[in-house]
Amino acid sequence: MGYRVAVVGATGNVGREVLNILAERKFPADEVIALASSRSIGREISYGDKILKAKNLEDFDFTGVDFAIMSAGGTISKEWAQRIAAKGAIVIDNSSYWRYHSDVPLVVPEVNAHVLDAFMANPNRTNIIANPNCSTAQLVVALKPLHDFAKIKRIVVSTYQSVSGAGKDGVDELWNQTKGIFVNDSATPGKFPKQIAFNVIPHIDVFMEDGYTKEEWKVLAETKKILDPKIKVTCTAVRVPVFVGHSEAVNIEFENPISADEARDILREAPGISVLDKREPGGYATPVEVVGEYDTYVSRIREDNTIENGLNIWIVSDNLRKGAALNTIQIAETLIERGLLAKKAA
Ligand code: 11C
Repeated sequence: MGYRVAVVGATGNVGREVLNILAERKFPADEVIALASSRSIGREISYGDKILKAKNLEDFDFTGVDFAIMSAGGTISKEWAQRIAAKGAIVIDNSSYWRYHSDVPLVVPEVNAHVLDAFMANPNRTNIIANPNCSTAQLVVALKPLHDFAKIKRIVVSTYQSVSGAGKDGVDELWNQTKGIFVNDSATPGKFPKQIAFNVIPHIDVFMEDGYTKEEWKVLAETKKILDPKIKVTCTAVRVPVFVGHSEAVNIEFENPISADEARDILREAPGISVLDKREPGGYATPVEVVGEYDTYVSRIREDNTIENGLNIWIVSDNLRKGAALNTIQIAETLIERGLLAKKAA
């Protein structure tokens, strides 16, 4: 018998990727159940060579479910995660709602899989594990091996985030505005606060009191929780007219010396990372090339000689995969691989 896996929010951008990746990676599932809100009941979604019909979350009995992978937004996660967890399922949540709770681990397996050992050993655990924001996931995967080598003091992150981070409405808006500008020169903002086609917008999520946006705050808070609370983080998060794939330009200041060559060699050996760094035209990764990939790509590795131990790097990843769906499935795989759940044959 394999595991029973419920995918909550199965009809959304991330939910569909969860189903694709479960099938691609041959996750040892005996049964996969697609769940959605009442307006999407009966919608058909692919799971490998099968078609699943979305069932109603409200009516579903989670008894006997091993994993509930939630990608239906913070409001649904707030309302449902504890109820599902109380039925004995491990909830792996993609929303931001549970991430900052002290009794909920925030996990990127390549970086802090070890926190799952203590979590699962606690008989009073919440049974809820959080998945980070997409911009954080790709950042910490790249930073972890560099931090282990030379200890990071401070990072300055500038993000270039695709519209799929804002869901299907974001993707539709870029498409419709792009067509509209060619056809009749109109581009009405809706999901985004300004025109996104042929533009960039330095604003993602709500503004906070200190002038930063919530997206920028998430990068800071989540990097500290996953990697090291001592690292100083500052961020500017920018939406760009790209459909899928987030990019980040990162300036890193280290305690100890590290050369660009050393960083390149370290990153080449690091889990979840591909280095594409030729100092020639096209010798770097861009979002369109990483769509559908599992790895996070690091390019443009070079020393920053304006500070004592500094590097600049360019990080690109598929935000719907490593930034969301893939990471949730890696968390489930890690629980199985580390023997933290009862073993089941596929
Ligand atoms: C974006 N990073 O690109 C956001 C999407 O906290 O999980 C993911 C929001 C989150 O708009």
